[in-house]
Amino acid sequence: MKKALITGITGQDGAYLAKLLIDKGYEVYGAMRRTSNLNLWRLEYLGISEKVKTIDFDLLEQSNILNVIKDIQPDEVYNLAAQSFVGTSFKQPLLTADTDAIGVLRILDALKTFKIDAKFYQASTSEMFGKVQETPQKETTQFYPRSPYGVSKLFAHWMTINYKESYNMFCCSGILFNHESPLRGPEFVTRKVCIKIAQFILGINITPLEIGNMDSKRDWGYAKEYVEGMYLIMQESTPDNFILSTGETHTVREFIEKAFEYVGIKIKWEGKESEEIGINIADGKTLIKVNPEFYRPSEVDLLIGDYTKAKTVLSWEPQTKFEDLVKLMTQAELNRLKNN
Ligand code: NAP
Ligand code: F7E
Repeated sequence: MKKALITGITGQDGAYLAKLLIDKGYEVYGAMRRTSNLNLWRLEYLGISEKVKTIDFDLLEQSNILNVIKDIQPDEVYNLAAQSFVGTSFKQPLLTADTDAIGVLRILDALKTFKIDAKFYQASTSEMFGKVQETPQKETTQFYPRSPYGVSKLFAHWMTINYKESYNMFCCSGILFNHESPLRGPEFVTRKVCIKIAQFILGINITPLEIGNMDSKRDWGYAKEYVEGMYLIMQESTPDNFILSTGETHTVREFIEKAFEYVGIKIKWEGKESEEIGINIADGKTLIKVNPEFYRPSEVDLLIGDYTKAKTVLSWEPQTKFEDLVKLMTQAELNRLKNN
């Protein structure tokens, strides 16, 4: 039985990956930091909370990381833990760097010390492309991160490569474009929109959706499919880096329009920039308004990934298209709210 250590087990990807590996017969160790409330809702949603062996783990604590690696002796380590919210990274840049950059180095160095033959996966991100230097973005595209999150992830990405080259370790990265699901954190724009729409429809909260920059474009895929890509990257005989994306890009505005359309509401837009509002054509009510509080000091305007290498080498391809993802997430929120 192979032993996998997943950091960030309480997050969206950690939960989906744990399910995938348990179904494949792995012994899964879920590394989680201590919080005042146990945050197991995603593992419970997938019916695996009893199957994951949970262990205390914090990316900020070197001795803890060393002990975890020494005690478990994992065959595969998937480092999914991170301060993953770009907006917060501008408000807490030092914490973000300590977690997302130095935290990764702590794991790499612990592996070098105690388990050099373990395979290591780093959760790299399309945010490293930031102000894009080429479209679509490929593995060879030059990086230009635009946030403390992106810069920290780029450090971790290069450290992962450096440990591979310096110590002959199996260290690889998935450069993943945005991937979403009903298990997404509620602060990310896709789930935020879907939650609000479900609240409108069920009459629970009828205040307008407050939103930031609606013109940025993202390449949004379905998280459940992306963790399969992570697993395939780790099954290669030589470590390498791969982009996982859909090859399509859409604005935040399109996501909002499609999600409202799914519940039978057509939106028309009035005003400009911070004065812009979205109106329900049927009754003239304002359903969306811009709140500059959600703008970022520097924005990533456009992301679109070329997943040719993953398709060719790993036979990985995304299945869920943009409109299906919008429907799936909106319907999940309606179900969740009705059941509660
Ligand atoms: P997520 O839902 O925000 O999960 C992040 C996880 O990291 C949570 O389990 C969180 O624990 C944990 N964590 C945060 N700080 C920690 C610390 N100091 N020590 C230990 N654990 C800590 O993120 P996700 O969407 O699943 O993404 C997984 C990884 O992929 C992240 O590294 C993210 O940066 C990266 N990524 C995500 C996307 C995407 O679109 N989802 C795209 C590219 C890359 P708590 O539950 O205690 O907060
Ligand atoms: O923002 C805009 C915002 O926070 C998407 C993380 O998983 O993917 C994610 O990062 C876009 C941005 O995701 C709101 O300005 C407008 O342009 O959902 P997001 P993200 O920043 O793309 C990458 C690949 C990661 O690696 C990250 O970990 O939407 N936007 N209005 C808004 N965003 C939010 N959150 N809230 C708004 O109200």
